[in-house]
Amino acid sequence: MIGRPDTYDDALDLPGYARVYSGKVRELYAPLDSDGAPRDDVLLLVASDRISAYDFVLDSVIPDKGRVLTQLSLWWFEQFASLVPNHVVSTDVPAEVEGRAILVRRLPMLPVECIGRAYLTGSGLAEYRETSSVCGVPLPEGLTEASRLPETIFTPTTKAPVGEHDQPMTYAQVEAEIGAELAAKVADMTTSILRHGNEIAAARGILIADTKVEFGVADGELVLADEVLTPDSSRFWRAEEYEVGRPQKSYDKQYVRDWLASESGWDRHSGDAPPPLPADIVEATRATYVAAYEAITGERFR
Ligand code: Q0Z
Repeated sequence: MIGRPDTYDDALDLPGYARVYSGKVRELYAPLDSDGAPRDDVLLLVASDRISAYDFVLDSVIPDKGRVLTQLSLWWFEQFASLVPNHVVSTDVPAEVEGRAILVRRLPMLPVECIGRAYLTGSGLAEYRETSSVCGVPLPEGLTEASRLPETIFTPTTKAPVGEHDQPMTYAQVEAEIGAELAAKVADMTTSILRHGNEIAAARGILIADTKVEFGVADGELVLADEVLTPDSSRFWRAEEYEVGRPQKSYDKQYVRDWLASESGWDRHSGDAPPPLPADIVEATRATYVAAYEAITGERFR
C-alpha cells in the first residue's frame, strides 16, 4: 500500500503491553507478565478509529468506529457460540481502549483467508467473467454484478504479506495447506457463518455480500478468531437499495468514497495521500457505522 507508514502515530503505547503487530486499522498487543516478559497465551486485539479507502489509510478518524466494530464482532461471536467456539477471553481491558479491545486466546492461525460469498461482486465477479467460476467453484451462466449466488460459496485466498494483494486459492490448494479434514471444516464453517449472518441481517434490512473470517486451531478443532461480520471484514449493502446489475453502494464507506472521488479534487491514482475528510463526511460516516450496529443487533449503541 502506498503512503503507509510502518506504525501509526496513534498506535497507543499501552503500559503493561508490548505491541506485536500493527494492521491498517488495528493493533495487536501482548500483555506483559510480572517479569516484564510478553505472555504467549493471550493477545489484546485493539480496533482504532482509523478508516481506509481506495487502499489508503486516511488521516481522518471516524469517532467510535473502533468501539462499534468491536461491539458488533462480540455480538456475532455470541450469536455463533453454539456453532463454533471463539477466541474471546475477556473484555476487561485497559481504560484507554475500553470498548474497542478484546483479550483473546493466542492460537496457531490457519494460513488461509476464508472468504464466503453470497453475492457476486469485486474480485469474485472479475474471476467469474474470466472463468465462469470463482476459486474453482463453477457457477451458472448469466450472473452479473451483485447477483445473488445460488448458494453461499467458499472462495479462499492466500494471506499475502503486508502491502500485497491476496491471491485466489482452489479448494485443492487449501487441502494441501491444512489437510483435507480442516479444509472441509473451514469451508463448511465459513459458509455457515455467512448464511446464518445473512438470515439475521436480512431481517434487519442489511445484505452481507461477502465476508472474510479467520480461524485458529485448538486441540485439532476450529476456533473462530479475529473479527466477524463487521463492515471492515465484509461488504454490507442496504436491502432497500439493492438492485442486481449495477455496483452497490457500500453501507459504511459510501460518503467517504464519493467525497474522495468527486468534491475533494484528489486523484486516487496520483500517488498523493488523500486529503482529510470534512466534518460532515466524518459525522455521516460515523452515523452509518452506528446505524449498522443498531440495525443488526437491535440494540442501542452507547
Ligand atoms: C490476528 C490482526 C491486527 C487485529 C494474528 N486469536 C489470535 N491468535 C493469534 N493470532 C491472531 C489472533 Cl486473532 C491474529 N491477526 C490479524 C492484526 C489487529 C488482528 F493488527 N493476526
